[in-house]
Amino acid sequence: MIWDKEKECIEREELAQLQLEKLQSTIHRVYRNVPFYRRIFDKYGIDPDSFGSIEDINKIPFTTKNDLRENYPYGLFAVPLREVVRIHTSSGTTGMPIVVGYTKNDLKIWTELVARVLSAGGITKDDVIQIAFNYGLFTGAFGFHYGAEKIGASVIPVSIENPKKQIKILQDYRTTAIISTPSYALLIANTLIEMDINPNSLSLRFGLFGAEPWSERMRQEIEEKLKITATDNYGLSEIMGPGVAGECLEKKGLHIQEDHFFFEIIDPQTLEPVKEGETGELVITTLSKEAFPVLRFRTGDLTRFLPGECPCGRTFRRIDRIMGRTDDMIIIRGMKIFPSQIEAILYEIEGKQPNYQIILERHSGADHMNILLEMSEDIFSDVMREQTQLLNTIKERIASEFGLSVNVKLVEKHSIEKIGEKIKRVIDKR
Ligand code: DLL
Repeated sequence: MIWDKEKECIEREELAQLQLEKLQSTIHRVYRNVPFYRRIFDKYGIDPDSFGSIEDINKIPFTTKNDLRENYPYGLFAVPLREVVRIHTSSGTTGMPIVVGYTKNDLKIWTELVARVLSAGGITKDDVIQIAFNYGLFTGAFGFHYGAEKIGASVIPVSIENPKKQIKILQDYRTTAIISTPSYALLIANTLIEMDINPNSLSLRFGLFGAEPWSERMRQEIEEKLKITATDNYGLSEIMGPGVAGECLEKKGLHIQEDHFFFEIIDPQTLEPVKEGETGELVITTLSKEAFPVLRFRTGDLTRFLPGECPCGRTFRRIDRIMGRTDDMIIIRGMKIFPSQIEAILYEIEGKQPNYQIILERHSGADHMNILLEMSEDIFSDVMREQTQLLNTIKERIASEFGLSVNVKLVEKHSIEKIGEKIKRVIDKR
């Protein structure tokens, strides 16, 4: 296996110096080029030259998803658009995506970091890699694609397809590694069982999975059903995409790429750092990004730093698998949707504030979203045809906006259970 020992096994002291130097230049860059950050620095009287140690980062206020959304589309870019060579997006809270840009150099570093996590997950140039993420504005497919090509592996850019087609390609092209969301891998595994295909007849050895939460139990199920070694990969578009952190074959937490990002874990209520090893919200500062640098971005993801060194020899610290979110973002089949986005569609169609509940379920590895919508005087209609039409309109709108097919069911008025005065908007039964 090839990996970048010089960078990934860097001494902690040397790393701290590298991080400080990169932080200083990032701060100068954003102060010069991003009015949003310049305003914050001026408002809080922060001198861009006053960062003498990495701990000084505490002076900078956090950046939130809302800050990014309010600067839609290009407000936070630190370079002119002509220097941007790629654009991706991430879901915002109210239907407006967050637009992120990459310079040529950003793409080079992204590719390098993904190559690292692929190597850590067992991939070499001899592998045939099936990428089963959607190619598009989502960072998953393109991120892994370039990293895998850099390693020299043979890349099959399948995208999301019917699982039977994935299986035919797995068989015919002798795929050795698959990259997807864990839930999609499980769907493929269950389809394999339904088709009565022996997984040992495939050439598959490794799976790199991410973009949504999964458990140790689910890892075991995927590994057993596909006869592979499965590793967890974490990333987010606001920071880069995949390649921010990934497991090595020890499978004991995800190594964070500390030479390009600075990681903190805070208590989401007090916003103070948590005690060593405690769970909190992951906060990330980019140290090398040119087009879309962000300072102290609150990811909304809950995790903790794992203690001790990893037997693999990499000196980068590890985080535990992501345990949840601080907000109500729904992750389904790798897609990120906020209840407020669904609510906006229901509101628009119904013309008034809807009473609704979203129920998430998993059947044979496939995730489903069911929306319960309470009838009101306006939509209470004995005419079956009108009700069916309403439900179809909702389904079509959600399908066209998110590429997701959902079930929508009308339920009696006041039948959705309330906790106190409030309806629990999302019930996740997966
Ligand atoms: O999901 C990037 C990615 C693609 C990572 C492919 C890994 C593999 P976004 O669509 O912007 O980017 O979503 C980012 O997804 O804040 C987490 O909440 C969640 N997430 C990503 N990876 C994991 C993981 C990509 N391994 C958001 N476990 C993040 C749990 C994950 N949640």
